[in-house]
Amino acid sequence: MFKKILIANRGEIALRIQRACREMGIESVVVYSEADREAKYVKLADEAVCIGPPASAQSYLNMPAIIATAEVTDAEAIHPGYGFLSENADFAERVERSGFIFIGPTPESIRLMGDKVSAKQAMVRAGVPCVPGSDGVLPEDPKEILRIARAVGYPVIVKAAGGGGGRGMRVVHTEAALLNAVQTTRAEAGAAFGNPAVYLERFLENPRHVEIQVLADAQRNAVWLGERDCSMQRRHQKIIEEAPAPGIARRLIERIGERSAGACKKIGYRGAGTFEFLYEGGEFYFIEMNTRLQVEHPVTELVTGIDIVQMQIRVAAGEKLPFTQRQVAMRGHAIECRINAEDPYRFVPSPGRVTLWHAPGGPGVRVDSHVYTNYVVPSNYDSMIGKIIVHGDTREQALARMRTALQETVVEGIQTNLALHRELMVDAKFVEGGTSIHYLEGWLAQHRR
Ligand code: MV4
Repeated sequence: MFKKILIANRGEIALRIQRACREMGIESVVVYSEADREAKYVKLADEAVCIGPPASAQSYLNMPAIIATAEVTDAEAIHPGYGFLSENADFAERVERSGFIFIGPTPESIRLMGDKVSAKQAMVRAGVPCVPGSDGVLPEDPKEILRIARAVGYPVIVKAAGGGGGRGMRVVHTEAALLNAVQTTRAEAGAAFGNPAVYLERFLENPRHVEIQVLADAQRNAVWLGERDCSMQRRHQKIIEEAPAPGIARRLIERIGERSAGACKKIGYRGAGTFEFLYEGGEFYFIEMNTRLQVEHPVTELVTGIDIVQMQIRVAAGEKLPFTQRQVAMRGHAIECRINAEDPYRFVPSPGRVTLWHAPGGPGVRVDSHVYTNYVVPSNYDSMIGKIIVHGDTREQALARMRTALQETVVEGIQTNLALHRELMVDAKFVEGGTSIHYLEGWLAQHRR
């Protein structure tokens, strides 16, 4: 096992990774920007190195500074967390070429999944059901494009191969609008991702977002750790996640979970990963794979009892997965609320000093946050300041625990979305379970002005 790991991230996830290292008896080094000098994970760190000014481009995205820090501190491996460099194949490659272990998939896997067209083709070959659409990149010929769309059936969605996570896509309802949409999406994709390639899919009008967590070792063992329903989102920012997904038949989930783990074995995937699916009309459709640890991983940790971060570290060190699929048991129900420092009506970030922080507690309550009283939330980064995650025997118990936890939570000095979470936890449709990806935006239009 590694003696020392460098954590190339900030905020709650830097603290989460640091805790995993401590439990495993591994020393950790954190890198931080000038804006994070007073951060909790810096104060608690075994070792901390300032790598640059507040701007991410010069600190948390600064590959030479991060790799040089690993060199001078004698770290053996680098954990990228989520966001920043976590899905950057070039970074993974540079880390390995410099003689360190990248705690994540191989650069080849990251690249394969980073191109949404090659990802989809790999999934089709592995027997994972995908949204019907073009076989690969759309051709130049306008007649061909029109023919493909007609065969797929309207409405269609044009997506950039280099996009993902909601960037670079356009919905088209009529044939008359198709060619313009393709041209515009190509131009935007070329400018944004340096790759103008686009593909086309049938547009699903009212799906849920359900994802499968996988874990694989370097010996081609792969397991799936259940699903997460992440449908409660606004502008591609998830705010609530839960497991299991309410109201979906277990045999359907099991089939899709087994296909996902099977695909990992087929492509030689290593590490933690997430298969994103849209679920509509009783069917699952693969859309993308994330080749990193996700914000919402604690939901899966609470229902499976498996520490995903520790597993990432173990498989990166070459260890075999210490359990088989048959030994993975799902128990109870977990819900996560993401706490954001933002204006609750306009959703603009609300950085500044947290004059009072009081975290909730009690049975089945977990708080992953780097915030403390008098901490100053910097304006340079994402507005998420922590996550409250609850576990219960049933969804009803988890909901009750979350309501209590949210009531106990106090954040003063900045604005947060706590009030929104408190309202959603008693919303009839959410309590019923199974709301779609469009529910929150509709709810906000009705409840706010
Ligand atoms: C779709 C879709 C409907 N039909 N693809 C958005 C993010 C990216 N991961 C894929 N996305 C979507 N792809 C087809 N064929 C609707 C979305 C979508 C969405 C997906 C998941 C979570 C939130 C979303 C919000 C708007 C649109």
